[in-house]
Amino acid sequence: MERTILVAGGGISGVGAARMLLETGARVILYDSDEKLEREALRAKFPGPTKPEFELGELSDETIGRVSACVISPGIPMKAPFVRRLREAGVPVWSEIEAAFRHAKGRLSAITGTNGKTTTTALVGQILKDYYRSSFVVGNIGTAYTAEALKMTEASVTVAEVSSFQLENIDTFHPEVSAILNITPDHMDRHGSMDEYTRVKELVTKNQTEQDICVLNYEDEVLRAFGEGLPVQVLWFSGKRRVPGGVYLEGTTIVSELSGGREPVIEVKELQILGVHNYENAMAAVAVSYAMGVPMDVIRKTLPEFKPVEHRIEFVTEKNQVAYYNDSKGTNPDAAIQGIRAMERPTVLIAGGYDKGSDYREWLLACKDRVKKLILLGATAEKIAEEARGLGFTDLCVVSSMEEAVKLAKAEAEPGDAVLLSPACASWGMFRNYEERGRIFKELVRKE
Ligand code: UMA
Repeated sequence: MERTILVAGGGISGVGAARMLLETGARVILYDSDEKLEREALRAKFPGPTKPEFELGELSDETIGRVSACVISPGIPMKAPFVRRLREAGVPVWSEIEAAFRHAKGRLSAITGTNGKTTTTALVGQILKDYYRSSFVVGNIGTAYTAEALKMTEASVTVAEVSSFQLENIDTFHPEVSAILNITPDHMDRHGSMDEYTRVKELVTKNQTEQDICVLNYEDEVLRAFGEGLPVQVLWFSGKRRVPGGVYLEGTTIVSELSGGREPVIEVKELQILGVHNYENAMAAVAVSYAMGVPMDVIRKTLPEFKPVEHRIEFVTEKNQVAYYNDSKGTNPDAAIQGIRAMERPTVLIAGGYDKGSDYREWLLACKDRVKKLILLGATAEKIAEEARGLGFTDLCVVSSMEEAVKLAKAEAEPGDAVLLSPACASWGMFRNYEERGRIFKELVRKE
């Protein structure tokens, strides 16, 4: 009998999951809580002969009674009332990556962590592409895993960037190589506590055994303790010390002991990605790619060719001797700390956005010596302004749009300064996503 599956969320994940499930012969109801979504625009995303049913607004009891499982988009919190109702009715709720994994083929590596996962995933993706004939890069990076799963064969290799939201509802999801880059506070509004957020991130290893590999950052205290008790082969990387059998930074050289002896991989000045956090990403990528079977000479060739990911401390332009950087992907204080630390000039900083309940103190302290003017926007603007004043910031200003922010930054920056967009907050509420925020910033910067 055909099964009816509820796919919740009409965005990238939901559309990917619905298409995949339809292709496997399931009946699909695509549900979105937003009743204002255009049904026709949603329908147009299903050009094939079979289409899902659509349901918008409140989820009906009748639908709940009809479905055997729900595939949920990562942006939907478990506390959403309709999710509770599904659970009470005994309907299993799976994350979109779980649904994809059940249909995917070939070998899988999965990368998570608070920061650096997009860069590391993209770098691993490029290395895999340079060696294997069939490779895929999926997940939080922007392409739904479900959108690619059915294209895979037994010979395919995949790297998935997985967020805590995606790991929340996995069951059988099982990468043969996993990596957790770091764990610092993020998404506290969704996960409630650091313990819960850590627990969810660590789920990436849930189904791994001693046959599998987990790549971990030795310099992250939480991960060091986690790795020591893990029943999986652990490969450590470190920016600070030699880790036997792992990958580490020795002076300005990335060194690998993955194949036994000590083997220099690359001088960091040959990399196009800047900053210690990026050297860590490169080291993690070396370990993951090697564990996925790529020879070191291929890895060594790809590393210097890899360009920084858009929106991550991305150089935009230099105008009137002012350098402009787009770090729209600095969506939490910790990522934004890396953004500000990468600045070598007095900086006019544009920050603020959606309120995830983050703590801004550490980030503001990191900003103190480098930021000459703080321009704030979004829901968190007043909250950050208050905390900043308490820490002795005097030159700060709250604006109501990105246009106003860029205009003011251009007026304030002097030759030799930098202007940095690194919000420490998500974009939601003012923009569709951080990509849109970054692109709008870049357009405004380039405009005369
Ligand atoms: N929706 C509901 N009910 C709710 C909440 C949302 O129906 O209670 C609906 C919305 O109306 C909307 C849809 O869900 O139509 C959006 O789903 P989504 O928020 O899960 O977004 P997608 O478009 O499916 O994109 C998701 C990821 N988004 C989030 O996790 C918020 C994308 O990561 C990812 O690239 C994509 O799947 C493909 O895998 C973005 C992100 O911001 C980059 N990630 C966070 C981060 O990196 O910090 C975790």
